Amino acid sequence: MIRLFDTHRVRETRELDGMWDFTANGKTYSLPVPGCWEQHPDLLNYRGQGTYTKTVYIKRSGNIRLEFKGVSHTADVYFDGVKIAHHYNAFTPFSAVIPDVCAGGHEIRVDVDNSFGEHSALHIPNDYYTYGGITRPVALEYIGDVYIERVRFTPSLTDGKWSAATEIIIKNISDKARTVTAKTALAGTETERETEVPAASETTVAFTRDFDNVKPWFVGEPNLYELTATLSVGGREVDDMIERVGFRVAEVRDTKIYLNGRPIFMKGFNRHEDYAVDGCAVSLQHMVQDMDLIQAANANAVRTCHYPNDERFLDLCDERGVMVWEENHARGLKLGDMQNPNFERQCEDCIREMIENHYNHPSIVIWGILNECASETDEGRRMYKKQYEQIKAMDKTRPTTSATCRHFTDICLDLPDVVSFNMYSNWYQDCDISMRNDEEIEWIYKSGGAHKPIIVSEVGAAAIYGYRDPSHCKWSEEGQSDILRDNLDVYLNDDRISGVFVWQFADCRVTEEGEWFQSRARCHNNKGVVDEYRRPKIAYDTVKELFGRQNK
Ligand code: ADA
Repeated sequence: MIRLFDTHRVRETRELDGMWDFTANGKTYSLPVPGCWEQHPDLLNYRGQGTYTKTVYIKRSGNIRLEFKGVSHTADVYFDGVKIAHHYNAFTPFSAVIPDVCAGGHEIRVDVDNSFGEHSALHIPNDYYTYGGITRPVALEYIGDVYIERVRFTPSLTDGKWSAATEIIIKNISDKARTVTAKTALAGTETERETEVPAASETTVAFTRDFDNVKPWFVGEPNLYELTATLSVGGREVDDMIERVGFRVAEVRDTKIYLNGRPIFMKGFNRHEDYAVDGCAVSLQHMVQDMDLIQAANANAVRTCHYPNDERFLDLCDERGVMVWEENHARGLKLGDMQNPNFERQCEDCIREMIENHYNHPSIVIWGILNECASETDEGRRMYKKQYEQIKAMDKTRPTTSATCRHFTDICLDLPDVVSFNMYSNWYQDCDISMRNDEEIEWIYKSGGAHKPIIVSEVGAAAIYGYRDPSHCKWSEEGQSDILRDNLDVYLNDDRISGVFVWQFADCRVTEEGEWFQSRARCHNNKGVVDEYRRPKIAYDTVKELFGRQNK
C-alpha cells in the first residue's frame, strides 16, 4: 500500500510490493520490497552496493510511470537495461516516465548504494542508522501523453470564511499540443476548465473557490475531504489524481503558533523511522502501533527527526489529528560536513521533493531544517538562510524552524519563524533545569528570537529497557523517568514555550562505524520511552501522565 487512500480511479496503477531478486557480493537473494537488506542474516551490517531486479508484465503498449517512495540511500534505475532515473536520499520519493513501452515482459533493475563517502553529504555515520534497500513502496502506472503530475491545495481563512486554491500541474510528453479539460470536485463544489497544453511542456490550471459548509481540520478534529482532479481529452477521461485535504491554516503571531486562529501547544515525540526487525522500512502495522502508542501517551504532535517521512505515516497523522513538524534530512552536520561539495544540492533536492510531495498534508504545521548543524558560523548562516528562502518560495503557508544546540553561539535565530532548541538538562549536564531554561530563553530573546514562538525540540535521557535500579542512576528506567519528569514539569508550564518534543519515542539503531558506539550501548540510541520493539519503559507512563495534565 502506497498511501492510506486510493489516489487514482481513472489512472491504472499497480504496486510492485513483493519479492524481488537481490544480488550483493556475488550472491543472489530473494528479498521483500519494501524492506531493508539488513533483515537478511547474511546482510545484517552490510554497507555497500546491491542490485534489485524484477520482471514486470506490461499488458498494453503505451507510456508507463514508475514511482519509488524511498530507496536507501542512492538509486540508479534501469528499464530493460536503459537508465531511467538516479536519486539520492532515502527519505524522499522520485519517479520516471518511460514512453512507448510495448506489451510483454520487461526488467526493472535498481542499483542501490548505502555507502558513506563524499558522494553522500546527508547520509553519514550518525546517531541513527542508514539502512540499505528499496525501503518504501514502489508503484507502476499506465499514463497517457497528457497526465496530472501533481495537485496542490491551499486553503485560506478570511473573516471566518474558508476558500481554497487548487492547482493542477499537467504534463504533456507528446510532440503535439493537446487540448484538455481539467475538472475538480471537492466538498460538493465542482470546477471545469478547458486549456491547451503545448507539446513537451507543463501547464498549471488553477481554481479558487469559497467553501461555506466545510469543517476545519484541527488537533483532535481531523476533518478530511477528498479532492478529485480529472483530465479529459475529447470528452474522454484520460487521467485523475485524488488527494485527501484539510481546511487548516497555520500562522505565527507574536510568541504563539495558531491553527485556524486558535493557539496551539505541540506536545509530542521525536520519532525515527526505525523498528527492530523492519529497520527503516517500517510496516504499516508498526506505523499504526506507533501512532496508537503516541496518542495513548496524550501526545498531539510528532517531529519527523531528522528527515521527511513515509507518506503513509503522514496520512495517519492527517487521519488522527496529530500535528507534524517535518524536516529535511540533516543531523548534527558540522561546518566541514556542510562544505561537502554535494551538500547544498542534496539539501535543495530534499527540500523540494519534501514540499512538492507533502504539501497537501494538513497535519504538517511547520517545516524544519538542519537539526543541530553549523548555525554558529557565517558560512553555515548563508546555507540556513538559503534553505529558509527555498521553503518560503515553495510554501508561504507554514512557519519554519530549526532545532539548535549551538547555545549562546547560534547566529541564525533571526531567520526562522519559530525558534527551537534541544536541551538535555540532567542528562548531558546536571543543572537547575528552570534556571537553565530561563538562561536559554533570555539568550534567545537577545539573539534574534525576540517575539517568536519557542519550541523545546528535544528533551530526554537514556535508559536500557529492563534495567531497573533503586538508586535511579543514569541508564536506569527510573533515572530516565525522573529526568523527563523534572524537565517536562518546567517546559509544560512555561507560557513562553509553544511546544515540547520528547527525545525520543523509540530506541533506534545507530551507525557502528565512527565513534557512535562508544556512547550508544547496544549500538542503539536508548532514549526512547519505548524500546525498539515498542516495549514501554517506566518513562512512557511518566510522559503520558504529564502530557495528560497539560491541556493548553
Ligand atoms: C541531538 C540530536 C538527536 C540525538 C540526541 C541525543 O539532540 O538532535 O538526533 O542524537 O542529540 O540522543 O543525544
